Amino acid sequence: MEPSAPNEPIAALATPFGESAIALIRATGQGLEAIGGEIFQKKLPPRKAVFAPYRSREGDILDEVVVTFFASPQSYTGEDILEISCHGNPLICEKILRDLSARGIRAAEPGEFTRRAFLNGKMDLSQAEAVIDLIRARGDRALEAAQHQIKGVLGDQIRKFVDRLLQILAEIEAYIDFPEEDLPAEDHGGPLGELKALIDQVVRLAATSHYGALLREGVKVALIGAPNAGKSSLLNLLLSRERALVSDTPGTTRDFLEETVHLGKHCLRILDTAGLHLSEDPLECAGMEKTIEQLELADICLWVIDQTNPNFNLPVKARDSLPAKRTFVLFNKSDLAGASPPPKSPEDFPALSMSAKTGEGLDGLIARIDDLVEKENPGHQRDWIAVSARHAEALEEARSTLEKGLALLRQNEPVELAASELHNAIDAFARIVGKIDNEEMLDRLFATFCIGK
Ligand SMILES: Nc1nc2c(ncn2[C@@H]2O[C@H](COP(=O)(O)OP(=O)(O)O)[C@@H](O)[C@H]2O)c(=O)[nH]1
Ligand SMILES: [Mg+2]
Repeated sequence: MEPSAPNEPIAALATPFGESAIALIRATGQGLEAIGGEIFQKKLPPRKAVFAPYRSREGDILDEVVVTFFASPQSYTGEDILEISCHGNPLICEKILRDLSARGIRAAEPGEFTRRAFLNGKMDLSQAEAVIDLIRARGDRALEAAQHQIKGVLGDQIRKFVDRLLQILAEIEAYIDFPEEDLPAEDHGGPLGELKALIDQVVRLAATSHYGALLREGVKVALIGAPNAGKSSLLNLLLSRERALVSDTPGTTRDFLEETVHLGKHCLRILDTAGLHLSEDPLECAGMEKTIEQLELADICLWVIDQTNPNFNLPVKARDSLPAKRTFVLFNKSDLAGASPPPKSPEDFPALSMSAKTGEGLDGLIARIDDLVEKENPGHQRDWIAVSARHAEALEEARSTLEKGLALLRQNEPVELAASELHNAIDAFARIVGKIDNEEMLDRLFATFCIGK
């Protein structure tokens, strides 16, 4: 991002571009109270919606709008903000944005409002990141996690870690002046025991990143099985539309298809793959290789088997790639099976009977997927946290330096050495909530945002 004056006024359309009932244009920065006064030819009271004509610099009325002025520091960004709700016509939006630009307000970059909020101390970095998580959340659990994080739950947890660490540091630093005295043993309460307990907590928090990834990226569900088992029919059923070609000619799906859908409490990324069987055809073999690659990346595997004509044969490589504990067998075509019970499940994978044609058994399948994913949920208590990959990386660094510090203390090395490791851990924690002195890192972080947020 171009270096700019810290509170230079910026503006953007905050609602999607296109025809709509209302569009919202937002501006933040220094001097907006005066600019608002010029546009609307009156003093705007803070936090009051005012219905007024928007007058351009040339004196033309561009639209009748509702404007709300937020006075610094009581605003999203901590700066003066003007929120202009106009009619949702892209031409009106363009004219207003052009007029704002003529008044010296430049176009905002993606995420620049939230970046300002962070830089002006309105939220810590983990809260700023949660804003985009909240906008992107495509599942009940992802939404919950983002709502907790936006409240600052993660930041509070990190600050607690830092407080405890500072206490431990104070305790061990007291020994610097008494090198002949030993620190109390780890199981005698003292700072070593506390440090060990802190490390355990950090490890537990970092471990939530797996669930965090499932929430942020979606749960990858691979449909595999022999040709004609009904994989593509199942994809269409899950999506409630005809996405994949369904045919009774085996080998129709040669490449793989991926589609995202919100089912149950999570967002699922469903993958329809080329049928797996023993084949010599080079095109089919290439398709199967791709399926096997995808299997290795999948969070859940659904092995679809036609229960009226069960085929348990999979190429050895595919069978070996099926993740234990994360594979279900789906005995499909229950509508054709009549009263005969489904066959025995291969390799003791949990099995379900269903019909991709009638939808029978679908609710059961979705509940099973939810249950399996929920096992990763870090806690069912209030305000649970599922950290992101960026947080996990910082936590891992904190853990590793804390471990080093603990090892030094156990070996009775000079306390200063351990203390220096603990200070490094504080820096790693600080990266989660803010204190990023690297502009590029902030650019990358906020570049994933929408414009106007
Ligand atoms: N009766 C019945 N037919 C099904 C069911 N699922 C799939 N089929 C049919 O089985 C054939 C193969 O289905 P398809 O989804 O293309 O299988 P794929 O090769 O595994 O992707 C098609 O003729 C489907 O209409 C089912 O649950 N019941
Ligand atoms: Mg298919």
